[in-house]
Amino acid sequence: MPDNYSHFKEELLKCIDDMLVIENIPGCPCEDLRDKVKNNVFNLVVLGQFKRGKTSLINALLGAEILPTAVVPLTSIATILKYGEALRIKVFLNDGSVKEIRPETLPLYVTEKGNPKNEKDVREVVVTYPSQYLKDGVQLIDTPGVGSVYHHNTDIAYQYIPKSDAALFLLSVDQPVSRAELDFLTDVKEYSDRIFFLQNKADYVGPKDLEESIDFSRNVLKESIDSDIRIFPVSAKLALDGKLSGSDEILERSYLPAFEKLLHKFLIEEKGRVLILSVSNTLLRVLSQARLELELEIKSLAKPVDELKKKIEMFENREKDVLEDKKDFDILLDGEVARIVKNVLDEDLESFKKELASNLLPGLESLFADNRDLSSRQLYKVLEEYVVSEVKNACNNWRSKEDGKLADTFEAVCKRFIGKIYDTVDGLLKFSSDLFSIPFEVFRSEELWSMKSRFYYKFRNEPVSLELITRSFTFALPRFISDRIFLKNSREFMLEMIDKQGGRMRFDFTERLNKSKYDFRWKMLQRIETTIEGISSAINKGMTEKSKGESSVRKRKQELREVMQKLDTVKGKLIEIKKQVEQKRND
Ligand SMILES: Nc1nc2c(ncn2[C@@H]2O[C@H](COP(=O)(O)OP(=O)(O)OP(=O)(O)O)[C@@H](O)[C@H]2O)c(=O)[nH]1
Ligand SMILES: [Mg+2]
Repeated sequence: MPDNYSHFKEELLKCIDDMLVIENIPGCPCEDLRDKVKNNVFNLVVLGQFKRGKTSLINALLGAEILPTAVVPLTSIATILKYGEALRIKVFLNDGSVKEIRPETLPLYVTEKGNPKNEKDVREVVVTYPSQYLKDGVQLIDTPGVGSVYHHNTDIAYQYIPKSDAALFLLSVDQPVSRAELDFLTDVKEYSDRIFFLQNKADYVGPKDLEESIDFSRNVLKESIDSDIRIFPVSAKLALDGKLSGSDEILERSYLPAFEKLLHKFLIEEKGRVLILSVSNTLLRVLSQARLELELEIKSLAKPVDELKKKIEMFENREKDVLEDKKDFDILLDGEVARIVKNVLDEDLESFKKELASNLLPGLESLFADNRDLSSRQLYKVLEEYVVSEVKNACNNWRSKEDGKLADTFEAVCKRFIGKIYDTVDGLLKFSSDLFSIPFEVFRSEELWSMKSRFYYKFRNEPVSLELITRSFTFALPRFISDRIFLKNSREFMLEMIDKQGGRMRFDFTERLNKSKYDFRWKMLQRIETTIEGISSAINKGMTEKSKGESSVRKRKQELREVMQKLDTVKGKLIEIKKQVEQKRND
């Protein structure tokens, strides 16, 4: 991969370092931004119907046979591939524990065969590998195929849709596009408008048939999602063979290089451009505010005290309005989060519970009918085991899905509020600059550094509070009862179980939402406070300095001009970086 993007990143990091040592840059989220630049991740999720060759494609991209593939529906757990100096594999379990495994044992965790119905209770697997693809924070995510007889595999694939920054959607030459595939695609489209379509297994047919099969797929998709799309042919098989044997000829026949080129350009553009522009804008914003404060202090050094006092009074009046805004902001945010709980979480939870109960009931009844000759105690045990394992699986799946949805909803609310906060802060800065007739330049940034990843991170790393209730039920029941009562008791047990687990999940989600809300509120309100604080302290510093006499004023002015020069140097560098990044886009 060419290195332009890394080069810009390095330059940006240098600017951040420069800013860190300049006196008088208040409220710079420099450290946060540095982390963001260094650790920015981009999730490229591979999705599709079962057996289209998703796992094979990932191996082909990496040029190594790392993940297991097969002719039968295989992948049952999502695997995240990220950059690391060596091949290492960690398994994350649903109970929060993690273990490192040897590469040759991977199939025992991520395949339907090695881990049927996810009996090992794996949440996801993380593989690190030293591939150029995964440099700069790109994470490739392999998902189980949808539409096979294993419904739980479909559920897992769905959990990863909201986490995708872009998706690779796999079709295959040997299977015409199916109804299930179209339905799945419609769902994927809801979350992502960055989807790359690949027609895999191109090696099955000659160039003419390949073209025909791609045309067919394109027309079907066009009708279904109502937009014209491009489908890239590829043979994951030949691509891997070509890379492993070092044969360019085989690699060319796989069509992968053409697609890789485009994918790479996209990754640099999407990931690099957006990140660099957003971080640069945030830094420019900080610089612009710092510069205003320096200018304010310089002006205050020059103005007569009476005039200054008048201006301070005007500023304080304005400050009162801002404090009112701040209060409104608080109330509105509380309201929005309460609405997320009521309209999203509670509604989803209710329908999940209802659906789960009606899904489990037939199983419970038929299990009862099949095992009636067992003793009451044994029969209860069988039913209980069924309920416990089904409820547990369903809850785990639902929780992960809801996780993404809540994160997205919360993020949208935060975005709106950030807009409001910026209006308030910018208003205050503009007011102050007008008050002292100082020019002031407003920079707006997308603030991607503070949102999505942070919330997901928080959500995903909090300990999971879902454990199943003890089995004391069995023994509380009378031994000799009629079938009807027996079944009724079991049903009640099931409903209670669903209800209790639902309650726990709700508690867990609302707690995490509230924590995220406080975190967000603190950060945002702090921004208003540092602005007020920065402006008034600049004016006051000027006044104090002036009372110390002429030579003190001269010295301070000189200092301030030096700092300002440093700010302007960094500003120049940032603007240059932005210019180059924008130019690259048009190349
Ligand atoms: N001929 C040919 N076979 C391929 C190609 N890509 C994958 N296959 C075969 O297709 C089968 C399925 O491949 P996988 O990579 O396991 O497919 P998948 O989409 O990950 O399957 P699930 O995880 O079960 O959804 C395997 O037998 C692969 O060897 C290809 O480009 N050409
Ligand atoms: Mg697979």
